[in-house]
Amino acid sequence: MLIRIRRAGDVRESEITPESLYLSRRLFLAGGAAAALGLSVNPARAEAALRALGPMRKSAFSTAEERTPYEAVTNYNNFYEFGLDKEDPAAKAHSLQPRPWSLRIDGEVARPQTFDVDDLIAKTPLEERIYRLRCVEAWSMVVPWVGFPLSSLLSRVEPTGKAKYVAFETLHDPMQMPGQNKEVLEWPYREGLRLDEAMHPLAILAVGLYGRVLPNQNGAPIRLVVPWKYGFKSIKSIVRIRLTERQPRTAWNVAAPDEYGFYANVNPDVDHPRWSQAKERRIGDFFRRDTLMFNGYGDEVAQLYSGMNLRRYF
Ligand SMILES: Nc1nc2c(c(=O)[nH]1)N[C@H]1C(S)=C(S)[C@@H](COP(=O)(O)O)O[C@H]1N2
Ligand SMILES: [Mo]
Repeated sequence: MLIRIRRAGDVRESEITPESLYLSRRLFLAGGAAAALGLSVNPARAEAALRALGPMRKSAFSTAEERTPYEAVTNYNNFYEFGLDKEDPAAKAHSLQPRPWSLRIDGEVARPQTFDVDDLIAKTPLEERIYRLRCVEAWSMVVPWVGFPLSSLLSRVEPTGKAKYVAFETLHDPMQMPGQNKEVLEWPYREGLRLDEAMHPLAILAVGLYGRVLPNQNGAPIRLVVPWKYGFKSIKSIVRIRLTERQPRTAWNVAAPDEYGFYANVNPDVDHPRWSQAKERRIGDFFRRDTLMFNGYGDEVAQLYSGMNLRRYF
């Protein structure tokens, strides 16, 4: 994501720098900085977290495309709660404490509930699903997510007949998320889906990637992944899900309604007002490739939008 207040030069630099070069430079810097500060992952905790994920099934929904390396997936991030630059989340998200963590689900449901995230993980069959993530800034990644269908959780709370939308909220705690001290977005970060989109089997809640527990910078302990929509819909570090009758407000739509619509379906024919969405650069590639309608998931999701004008509902 980019917001208006950024200088045009920032956009241009990310457009012309091959991410592979950019990344190797950032990784070198990030590794050095972490070592200098004496930060390292506690091996016992990391192992416990790995075991916590347990066995997982490979999903038939996966793409067979080459995966983006783990180092790239975890060092080139958007997570404005930790700063606006791609390397900020990996460098700064250690202040987030993803456990213990509760997730509240309420609103238009028959059985509102509060789940402990580890309890949820222990009781839900996990799957590995290799999905593309396509950012509005025209880069993309292929990530082996570990998660479960959002629909399985929504069914457990029994949406009422009035529920038409699903609203999501990130944690709001400036102590853990220092970026929330700056008014770059309306906090907490919010996102939303129409209920039928949320119930689609491709929409998942991810709790890990590459077989490991989700790193903080990728939205620990639980985040949304909606592979046919631009990355900003995939809200991180979720504490609350609310079913609603009306279309909920979303952080990016509130910040810049002419640039970021509620639907945000990947669409090469509808440009962002300040740049084209027709092509993308897969992280690690040098050449750009054509962007596919619905990020390549058209066969599965196009019927959700039949009869809708996708220029108007962008
Ligand atoms: N809470 C929160 N969620 C967020 C964001 C954010 O700034 N805050 N950025 C979004 C954007 S723009 C993208 S592209 C993806 C990036 O996910 P990744 O860093 O795991 O690749 O997270 C999305 N979820
Ligand atoms: Mo994004």
